[in-house]
Amino acid sequence: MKLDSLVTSDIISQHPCFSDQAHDRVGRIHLPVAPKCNIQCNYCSREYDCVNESRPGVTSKVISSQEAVGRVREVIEKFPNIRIVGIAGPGDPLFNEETFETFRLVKDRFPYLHKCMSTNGLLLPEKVESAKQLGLATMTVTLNTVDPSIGAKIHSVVYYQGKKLEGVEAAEVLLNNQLAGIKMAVKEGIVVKVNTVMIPTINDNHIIEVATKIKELGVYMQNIMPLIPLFKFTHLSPPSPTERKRLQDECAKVIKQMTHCRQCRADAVGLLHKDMSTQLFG
Ligand code: CLF
Ligand code: SF4
Repeated sequence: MKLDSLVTSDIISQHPCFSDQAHDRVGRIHLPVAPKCNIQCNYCSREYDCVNESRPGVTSKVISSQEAVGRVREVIEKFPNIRIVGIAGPGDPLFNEETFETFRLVKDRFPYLHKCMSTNGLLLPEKVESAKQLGLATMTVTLNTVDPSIGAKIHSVVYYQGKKLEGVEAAEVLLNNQLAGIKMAVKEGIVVKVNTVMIPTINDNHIIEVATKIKELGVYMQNIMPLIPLFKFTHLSPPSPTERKRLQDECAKVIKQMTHCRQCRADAVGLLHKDMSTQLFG
């Protein structure tokens, strides 16, 4: 086995989200340092954390990069099984300079911890290199569709390079950057997971095409999350567990599926099934 593949398999085996075996023994800490978002998803109310990677309806208190480092120190003293430091909001990590500052500090003070991030992918092509230089080992990109006409129904606004884009034009820019960014991240050796929100009547019959495309791009696994109907999608029903399972089984023929996601908070701490954030930080 090549050295690169050994390093990659080591990262995966130590990561509670990427490994079925690690999730009940290895913990993660999320640092809620990234409040701003550069897109508007129709299932997201920005009073709360980014629902592309978080439990809907939860609001995390945003902290500074310095506070984040103090929090890591405090938490790893209490929970030595924490190996992953993730930034997953409350907004889009790549759209907040605090994400990079925090990872710089974490790399400096705790070089043995793996760094992880969840993003909508809009800024991935321009930021992936900086993320890699800061030692980012794993990344999640939310990709709900590979068809801009479907994307226009899911994301109503995209703010990009000083412009406010809407409709299919916005969806095209987002999709092109997501696909280019994922390709670049994989090339940089980052292990990529794609989160796909299953939205009945909007993208549920199309997710197999997302699975096929991401497999082609070298993505490691897919996490199909159920829609929680909020904001502009309150009229839609979430998929039933049986419907989601059927889709996961179908997509599993194409790409490995994550089935143990807990839809964490942006300030989650500990094992996936045992979040300690409220006990520790209120
Ligand atoms: Fe956090 Fe996400 Fe990294 Fe995991 S969570 S940034 S990949 S360290 Fe994990 Fe939580 Fe599911 Fe995310 S269970 S919501 S998949
Ligand atoms: Fe909300 Fe996340 Fe979408 Fe931004 S990317 S609008 S925070 S769900």
